[in-house]
Amino acid sequence: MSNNQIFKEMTEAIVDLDEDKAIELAKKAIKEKLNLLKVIEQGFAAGIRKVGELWEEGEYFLPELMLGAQIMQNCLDILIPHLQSGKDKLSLGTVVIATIEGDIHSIGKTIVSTMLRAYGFEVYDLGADVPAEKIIDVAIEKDADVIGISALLTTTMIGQKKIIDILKEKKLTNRFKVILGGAPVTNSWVEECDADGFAGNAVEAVKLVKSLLEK
Ligand code: B12
Repeated sequence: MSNNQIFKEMTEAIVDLDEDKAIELAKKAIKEKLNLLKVIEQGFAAGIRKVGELWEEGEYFLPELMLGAQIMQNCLDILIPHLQSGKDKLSLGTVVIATIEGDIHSIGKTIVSTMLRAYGFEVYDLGADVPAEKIIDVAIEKDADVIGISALLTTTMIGQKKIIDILKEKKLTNRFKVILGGAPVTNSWVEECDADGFAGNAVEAVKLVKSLLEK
């Protein structure tokens, strides 16, 4: 079976909310040593995005959206330990990452933190629905180089700006690079917040962090 075919099956398993099939495909990807980043992005994540579209179109309802997300998370739980293994453990820098307060979307942020870890960064993933003050406290405590903030809701994006505003107030802007992410984030939002950058997917996020730390 070609890789594209297996990615398509992964997408379909999520869209069909077929947990057994999705888990079977995740295990198969590990056994066949497929590129697990592609498996996650082009296979399973494509599926959860499609579920989101079906929800918007009124074809799926909230329970189906939640089930799709749960299946996606179960697949990530299987894949992530394998993505991390065997990689260089040398730390290229420290990143504190979280989804902002009021927002429980965690899938994309978890993929980004996993990728950063796999590429050799030390990552503190604080989870979802995390207050701005807590993110900053941990960044100070861990002497982070980068703070990454995810927001998937237009109503919670303002929390990304709040982090930078607090850093300005505390005169800490020179100490950390702040990067933003999440589907609604745009370049103009990054400029409005005075952030150091944003990335639309996990691969871009790794490139962004590397380039910011080279500066
Ligand atoms: C799955 C999902 C859920 C799941 C989340 C499960 C979980 N554990 O994460 C559940 C069912 C719980 C959920 C709940 C809700 N959801 Co929802 N959800 C989605 C959905 C379908 C997919 C999100 C996702 O996981 N995408 C896959 C990942 C891989 O992509 P990603 O998140 O974009 O992440 C990538 C990039 O953005 C980037 N990235 C992400 N974070 C970061 C961080 C940094 C630092 C960087 C650099 C990069 C980066 O890299 C990631 C990897 O490639 C989206 C639709 C969509 N198209 O986004 C709606 C969506 C985000 N949800 C939406 C809504 C409205 C809700 C609810 C309010 C629904 C409700 N009525 O209760 C609640 C929110 C409650 C809350 N307080 O947070 C809306 C938001 C609309 C808006 N404009 O604000 C969306 C857009 C759907 C829609 N079109 O209406 N949701």
